[in-house]
Amino acid sequence: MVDNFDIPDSVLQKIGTARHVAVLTGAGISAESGVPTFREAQTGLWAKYDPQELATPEAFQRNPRLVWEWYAWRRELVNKAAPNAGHQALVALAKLVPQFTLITQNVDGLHQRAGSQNVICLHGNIMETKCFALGHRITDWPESDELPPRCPECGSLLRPNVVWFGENLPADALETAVHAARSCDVFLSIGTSALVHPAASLPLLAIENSAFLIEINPQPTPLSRWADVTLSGAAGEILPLLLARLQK
Ligand code: BV8
Repeated sequence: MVDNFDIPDSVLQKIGTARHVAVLTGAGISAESGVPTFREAQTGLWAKYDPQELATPEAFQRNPRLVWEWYAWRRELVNKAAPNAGHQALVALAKLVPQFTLITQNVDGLHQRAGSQNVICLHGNIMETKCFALGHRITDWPESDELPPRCPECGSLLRPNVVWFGENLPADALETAVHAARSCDVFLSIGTSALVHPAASLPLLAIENSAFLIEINPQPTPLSRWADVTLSGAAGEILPLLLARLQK
């Protein structure tokens, strides 16, 4: 527990007087919900696969069943998970500031399940499915022992509605995220290794516009050198503490 953790006065002052707070989260904020982060070693039969290799259209075309089953395994983990105190603290933070933008790289939908509104999902949602050829959004499909199942509209293979490496992000989500990064006065980067672009460029856009940059992460990242303040620790512990100080 980090209850003796010292939240610098600069953080309280900057957030307490902010007009617009923007937040970018990564897989680390879901770690305390039991959802493995994207780059930590996978377990079981998936241990021998590199997520960055599997999360590509090439992997899906090479071995659609393998990629479909990897996502089915991850959906199971997400279904068993619940939002944690970090997700809930961001719901509370949104109510404290005049303007709040929550941008996530996560595909687990836990921010939405915690009650966050208007979440900008840069990389899609693992609980949603579309077809590979034409992007038909499909919510249910006839039982079949063929995996992946086929699109009832066009017959192409179904895939998760997530952004794979080499695929473009949803233009509207990215545009909204860039605009928020450019117009906020405080930017929080929480639980991300800051390696994946274009998400990783958002905090840099914010500091280009003189925003105050706060990073919350147990490990240093390529972003740490740019942060005005780095709070080193778990989001599920630091965020509730931050909210308790702000709500005093
Ligand atoms: C694109 C969905 C046009 C699928 C994902 C510019 C420079 C370099 C490369 C590129 C570039 N522009 C484009 C690229 C190529 C590529 C890229 O970024 N490659 C990098 C990796 C070299 N980007 C793309 O392909 C993007 N598309 O730009 O299209 C284009 C295309 C090609 C070439 C040019 C332009 C698409 C990127 C989206 C990929 N899809 N996910 C799926 O989930 O299966 S990304 C994947 O990584 C996840 O979504 C994840 O969210 C994301 C980022 O990872 P993190 O969230 O940061 O998770 P990670 O495990 O890495 O880190 C967790 C962190 O949490 C750690 O720091 C850990 O310390 C911390 N932590 C742990 N516990 C806690 C904690 N923190 C707080 N509390 C805790 N308790």
